[in-house]
Amino acid sequence: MAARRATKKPNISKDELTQYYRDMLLIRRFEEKAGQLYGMGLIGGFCHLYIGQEAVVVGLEAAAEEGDKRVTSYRDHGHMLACGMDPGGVMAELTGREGGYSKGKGGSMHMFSKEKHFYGGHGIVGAQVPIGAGLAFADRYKENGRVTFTYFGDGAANQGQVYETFNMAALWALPVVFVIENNQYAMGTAQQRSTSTPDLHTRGEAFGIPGEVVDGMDVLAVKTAGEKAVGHCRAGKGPYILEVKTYRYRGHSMSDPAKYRTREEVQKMREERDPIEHVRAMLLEGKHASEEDLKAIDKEIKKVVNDSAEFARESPEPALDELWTDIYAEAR
Ligand SMILES: Cc1ncc(C[n+]2csc(CCOP(=O)(O)OP(=O)(O)O)c2C)c(N)n1
Ligand SMILES: [Mg+2]
Repeated sequence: MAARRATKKPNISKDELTQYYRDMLLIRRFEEKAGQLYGMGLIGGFCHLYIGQEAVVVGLEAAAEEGDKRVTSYRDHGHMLACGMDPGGVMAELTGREGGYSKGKGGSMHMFSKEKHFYGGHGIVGAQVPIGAGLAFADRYKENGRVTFTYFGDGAANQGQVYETFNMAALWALPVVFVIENNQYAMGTAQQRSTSTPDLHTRGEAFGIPGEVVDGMDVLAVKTAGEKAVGHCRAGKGPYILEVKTYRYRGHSMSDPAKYRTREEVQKMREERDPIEHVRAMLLEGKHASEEDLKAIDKEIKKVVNDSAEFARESPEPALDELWTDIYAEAR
């Protein structure tokens, strides 16, 4: 099936396609490793994996320019890797170690990188949406041509604060791409059980915000839609909505018993729509890469991920007096 999807000849270079393969594979292998470390008790608390959704963030990062910003929910490991944050720093944060992006005090949902313009990691559903508009407001004020990618889920799309944000973003023509990652579930609730109007890309109509639906299992389709959206924002035309249809293969979080969908449903997606297999087929069919070339890439990515886990395991736990740093209140 993946091979059948690859028959359309895209206008894309071998290097670009290989890069997307590499970037998506890094997220997949990193998440699999995080799942393993969680199982071994090395990661505690919440941990939400991005497996299945890789093409969304890799396609949109391909449409981003230096200085553009991004903000997302708790399902954030893929976003951090895709914008170039260090896998070792992310993994060490997952394991609560000193070498992590938040010195081991934030965990999976609370990491930031000013250098890479990554503004979190937010555990409250929908809370990142007004933050994304705020970031875009700053850029509009400075007239620096930057765009903010504000990611949220299909469940979050029913939050009130999203619509307050849409209103202000449209009113002030803020350069923000609202990316709705529609993976069809909000925890154990399927979209048809929670959502009156399922066409989420039309949710900006009342505010005059254009939107479109995108195949989120096809990295090239995501990139093309991303470029259009970003172009709209950079031209000063205000916000744009992309509803990216995707699917998460794993549970909502590591503690999800997954009783709300069948194994067959997940299996079908994996077999017929996998975003990495899609690009792999394109590389092979287009004779851009041989099986050996791809094996070498797989090996290279595995090493990066294993090294990140090694770094995470060797990094010490934060010292006790770190409890009193990076807090708002006077401690004593
Ligand atoms: C305000 C708020 N309500 C409820 C929760 C509990 N909760 C965490 S994730 C989630 C589902 C969100 O689903 P969706 O927006 O589709 O994102 P996905 O997990 O699918 O990426 C819920 C209800 C929360 N964290 N914050
Ligand atoms: Mg969802």
